[in-house]
Amino acid sequence: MTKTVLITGATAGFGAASARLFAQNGWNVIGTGRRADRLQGLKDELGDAFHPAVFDITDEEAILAALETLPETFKGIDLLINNAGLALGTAPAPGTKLSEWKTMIATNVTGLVTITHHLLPTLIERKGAVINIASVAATYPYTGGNVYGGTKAFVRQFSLGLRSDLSGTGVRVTSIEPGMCETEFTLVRTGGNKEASDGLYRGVNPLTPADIAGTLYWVATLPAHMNVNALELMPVNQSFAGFQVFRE
Ligand code: NDP
Ligand code: 8X3
Repeated sequence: MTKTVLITGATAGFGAASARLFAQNGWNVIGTGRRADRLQGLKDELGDAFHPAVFDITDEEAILAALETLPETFKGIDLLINNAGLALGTAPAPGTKLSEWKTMIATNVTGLVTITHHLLPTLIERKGAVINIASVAATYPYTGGNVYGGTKAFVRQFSLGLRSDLSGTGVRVTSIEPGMCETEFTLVRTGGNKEASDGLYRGVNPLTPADIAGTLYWVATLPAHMNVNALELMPVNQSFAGFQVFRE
């Protein structure tokens, strides 16, 4: 039977690559995001396998309206990929905007738990799965990571807690924690600074959206008795550094 995946944030990066990969492998794909033109582009490319659902993940009414008006063939959601998210700003805490902190929390935390809560009954009924996109920033703090890292630590711990709560239901839950991957992420983070974005990835040979899509597809298609709890991945050229020490 055809399976259905709902991927939040399918207009770019990991989400768009995953929409393509799942559709190419015979899944029905619901792709979400605010940019309707991008979702229409995927619809043109992927045809009947793709349903565009345009909404802002921070708007609960819009989420509900989109879920209630799903075409019949897309109603039975087997897999929720909570991917929509963003970082805003690279400054240490005193130089940040509170509004940007609130947007990160509204998107990466409140939006993610809202859509998850609304889809839980369907996912339980279908013994489905949830894959949440956290980040290496969930585990490793870095200067300027402040609230972004905090939101991703929430995503990681929420995933593990959800898995615990869903014991006995057959629903699988996974936290995927990537390091540097070249997408629109750094453009968004820097307010559209292409030079900064290009500079960050230059010479790194970073992860690609296709790498992440392949990982998500692998997790989603493991035998039903296997659960990947959490999976951290980085490009070979990214690793760990020491603590910073301020000397007076
Ligand atoms: P992109 O900026 O390329 O894509 C982000 C996606 O999130 C877009 O589709 C965007 O859609 C969507 N999105 C953002 N805000 C909202 C909103 N308010 N409502 C609906 N959709 C929203 O970044 P990535 O593909 O890199 O990021 C995907 C996820 O991966 C994020 O959660 C990010 O934190 C995480 N991540 C990224 C890493 C990286 O190095 N790139 C590493 C680790 C984790 P639209 O703007 O159309 O609404
Ligand atoms: C994005 C990866 O290292 O820029 O989640 O925080 S990082």
